[in-house]
Amino acid sequence: MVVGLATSYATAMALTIRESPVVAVAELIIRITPGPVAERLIRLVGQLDKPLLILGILLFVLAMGAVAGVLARRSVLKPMLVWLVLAALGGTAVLVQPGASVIDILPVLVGFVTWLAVLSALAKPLVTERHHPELESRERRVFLMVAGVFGLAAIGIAGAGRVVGRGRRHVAESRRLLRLDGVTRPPAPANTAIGLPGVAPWQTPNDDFYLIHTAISVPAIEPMDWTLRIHGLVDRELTLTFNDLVSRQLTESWITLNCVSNPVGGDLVGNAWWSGIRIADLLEEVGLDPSADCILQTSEDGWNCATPLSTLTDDRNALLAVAMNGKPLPIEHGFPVRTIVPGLYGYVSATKWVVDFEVTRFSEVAAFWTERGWSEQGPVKIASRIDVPRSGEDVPVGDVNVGGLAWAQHIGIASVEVAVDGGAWQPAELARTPNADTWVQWALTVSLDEGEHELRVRAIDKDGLEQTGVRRDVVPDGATGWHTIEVRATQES
Ligand SMILES: Nc1nc2c(c(=O)[nH]1)N[C@H]1C(S)=C(S)[C@@H](COP(=O)(O)O)O[C@H]1N2
Ligand SMILES: [Mo]
Repeated sequence: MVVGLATSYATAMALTIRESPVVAVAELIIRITPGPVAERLIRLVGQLDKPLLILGILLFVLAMGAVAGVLARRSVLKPMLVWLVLAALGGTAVLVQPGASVIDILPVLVGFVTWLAVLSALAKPLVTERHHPELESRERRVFLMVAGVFGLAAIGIAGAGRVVGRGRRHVAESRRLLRLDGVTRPPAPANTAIGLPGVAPWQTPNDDFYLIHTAISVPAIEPMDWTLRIHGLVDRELTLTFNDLVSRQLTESWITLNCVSNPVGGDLVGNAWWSGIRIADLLEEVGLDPSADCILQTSEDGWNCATPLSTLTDDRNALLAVAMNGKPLPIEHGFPVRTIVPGLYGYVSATKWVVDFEVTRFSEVAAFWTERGWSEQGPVKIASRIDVPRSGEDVPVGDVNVGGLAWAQHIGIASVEVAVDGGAWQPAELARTPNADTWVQWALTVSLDEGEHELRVRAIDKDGLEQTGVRRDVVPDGATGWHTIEVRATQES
C-alpha cells in the first residue's frame, strides 16, 4: 500500500502541477461535507483540520491495505477489488477537480499497478508455503525484510518525485505571485447575455476553458527564464525577455478560441478576455523580408505551427498573450506567453509556451498538424450550435425556448435561424458582442405539438454567407453542417 501511495505521489509531483490523489480526495471530502458539519469539526480541531483529514485518509487507506493483505491469503481477486475501489475513489476525486484533464488520472493508474505488482510479489511465497509450518517463520522473516526494502524504496521514490517536481511547483508559485501592470479584468459586457439558462456563458471561466495539447507533462517555464526569439526572413533579429515583452504597450480584447477538431455542436471553443502585446508591432520592429509569407511558431515542448503573416500584420489583434480573463495565463493554457490570433483555429495559430518565431515561407516548413493530414490554412468556419434544449430531452407542448451560440470570427454574425422539422427558417434574437471576434448568444421561442421534433440551427455572417448544411468531418480544416437535435414534446413535462 505504501509503495503504491509513493509511486502515485511521485508521478503526480513529477508529471503534473497538481497535488497527489490523496490531496484530491481530501479536497473532494471538504467540498461535499455539509457546511454545519464542517464548521463543528473545524471548531473542534482548528487549524489542524486539513492535516488531520489527510492523516485520516492515509490511515484509512493503510487499513484497506491490511484488509487487502489478509484477503490475499485466500484469493487473488478479492484484494484486487479493494485496490480497484480505492483507485476508483482516487480517480473520481482527481477528475472532479476544477480544470482537471485526463493526464491527471495517471498517478492513480501508476499507484494501482504498483499495488497489484507489489502485493503479488510479497504474498506469493507466503501463499505457497502455507502448508509447511516449519518453513513459516523463515518465510515470515523473508517477507518482513522484503517488505522493509520495498518500504525504503517507497520513501526514495516519493522523495525523488518531490525533487523532480519542485521546479513545476515553483513555476506555479511564480505565477501566483506575478503582477502584470495594466492587465484589467472587466466583467462581460451586460448585453452579451441572452438570458436563457442552459446556454454556455458568453465568457468562459479559465477553469472551464477547453484544453488541447500534445504534451503529456506541460512545460513549466519561469517567466524570468522565458525568451522569444524572432528570426529568419527579418532585417533585425530580436530576442525578447518576459520583462521586455510586458514593458511594451498592452492590448486587451475579447476573443473566441476555436479548435479545428470541434465537431458540429461541440464544445471545443471558448471565449475569454485576453491581454497581450500586438504581434504586428513586434514584426514592424524586426522588419519583414517581402518574400516571407508565414511564421513558424515553436513551443517550448517542441510543438509547432505555421501562421500566415497576413493574419499577424493586419488590423486584427493577433497577440502574444500573457493573461487570460485578467489573470496570468494558467500553466496548462501556455504560461507565461502564448499566441492568440482571432479568426484562426488553434492548431495553426494559438501556440502555448511559445519560445520561437521563425519568419519564413509556407513552402519551406512542415508543422505538427499539417504533417498529419490537416490543412495548411485554418480560418475558423462560420458555426452555430443549440445548447438549450439538450438533444433527447423532453419538453412541454407549446412554447419552447431554444438558444445557443454562433460565431463567424472577424466578420461577425448577422443572423441566426432555427427550423423545426425541416420547416421554414425562423429568425432568432441575438445578444450583442463587443467585436466580431467573439461568439454571440442567441435565443428564440418555437411552438411544438405533442410528439418527436427535430430542431436545427444555421447562422449567416455579416458578409451574407449562409452556413452550409453539407456535413463534413473535422479533418482536414474544420467541420461543417447544421447542428440538429431531437426533442419530444409531452403534455406532462
Ligand atoms: N504547445 C502547444 N500549443 C498548442 C497546442 C499544442 O498541442 N501544443 N494545441 C493547439 C490547439 S490544436 C488548440 S485548439 C489550442 C487550444 O488552446 P487551449 O488548450 O488553451 O484551449 O492550442 C494550440 N496550441
Ligand atoms: Mo485544436
